[in-house]
Amino acid sequence: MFNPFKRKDQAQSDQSHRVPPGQYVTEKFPVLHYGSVPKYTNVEEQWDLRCWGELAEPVRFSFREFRALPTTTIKTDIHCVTRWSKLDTTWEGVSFREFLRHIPPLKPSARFVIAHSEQGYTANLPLEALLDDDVMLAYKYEGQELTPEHGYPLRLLVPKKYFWKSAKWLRGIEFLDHDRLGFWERYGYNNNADPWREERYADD
Ligand SMILES: Nc1nc2c(c(=O)[nH]1)N[C@H]1C(S)=C(S)[C@@H](COP(=O)(O)O)O[C@H]1N2
Ligand SMILES: [Mo]
Repeated sequence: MFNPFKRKDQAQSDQSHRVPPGQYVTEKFPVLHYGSVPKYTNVEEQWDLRCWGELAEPVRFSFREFRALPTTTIKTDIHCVTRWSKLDTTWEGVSFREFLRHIPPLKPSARFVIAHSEQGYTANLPLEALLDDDVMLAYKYEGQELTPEHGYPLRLLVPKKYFWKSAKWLRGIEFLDHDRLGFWERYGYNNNADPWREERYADD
C-alpha cells in the first residue's frame, strides 16, 4: 500500500547513513579558512604548482600546463570538523593518481605528503590516503571554476578526511619519507582525521 510517510522516512535514513557521527547536513557551502583570500589578477604569472622532495627531480606546472592534464569529475560528500557536512558535491579536476603519472617517478622512500598553500597553510597526509579514487586536485565545483573563497585556482580534495586536509589555494606538493604535522595538526587536531571514527582532536 502506498504510504508517503514511509518513503520520506526511508529517504531520511538513507541520508543519515551518509552523515558521520556528530555532523549535521547543510545545504549551504560555508567558507572556512585561516587568513585572507588570495587574489590573483593574472594566474599565468602569479600562480604555479611545484612538487619536490622524494621524487626523481622537482617539477613545476604553470597554470596552462596544469590545465592541460586529463580531468575527471566526482560526486562526493564533504565533512568539516566544525560539524557541517555537505552531500553530493560535484568536483572536477585532476585525480591525484592521474597526476602522479605526469610528474617524475616517486622514490620508494616517498610515504607522506604535505600540501602547501598560499600564506604558509599546510596539511599533511600519508601518500596512501591520496591514492584513493576520490582524491583530486580540484578546480571546478558544480561545473563552475572555483570561486576565490573556495580555493581558486586549485585545491586539494580528500573527501574521506575532515575538510581541513583539503587545502585551498594549493601551490606545492612535498613528498617526504616521514610524517610532518600540518597547520591544524600542530594546533591539536587529529592527524588521521577520519570523520567516520570522529577523529577530531589529537587525543580522540
Ligand atoms: N589554504 C587553506 N586551505 C584550507 C583552510 C585554510 O585555512 N587555508 N581551511 C580548511 C578548512 S578547516 C576547511 S573546513 C575547508 C573549507 O573549505 P571551503 O571554504 O571551500 O568550505 O578548507 C580547508 N582548506
Ligand atoms: Mo574545517
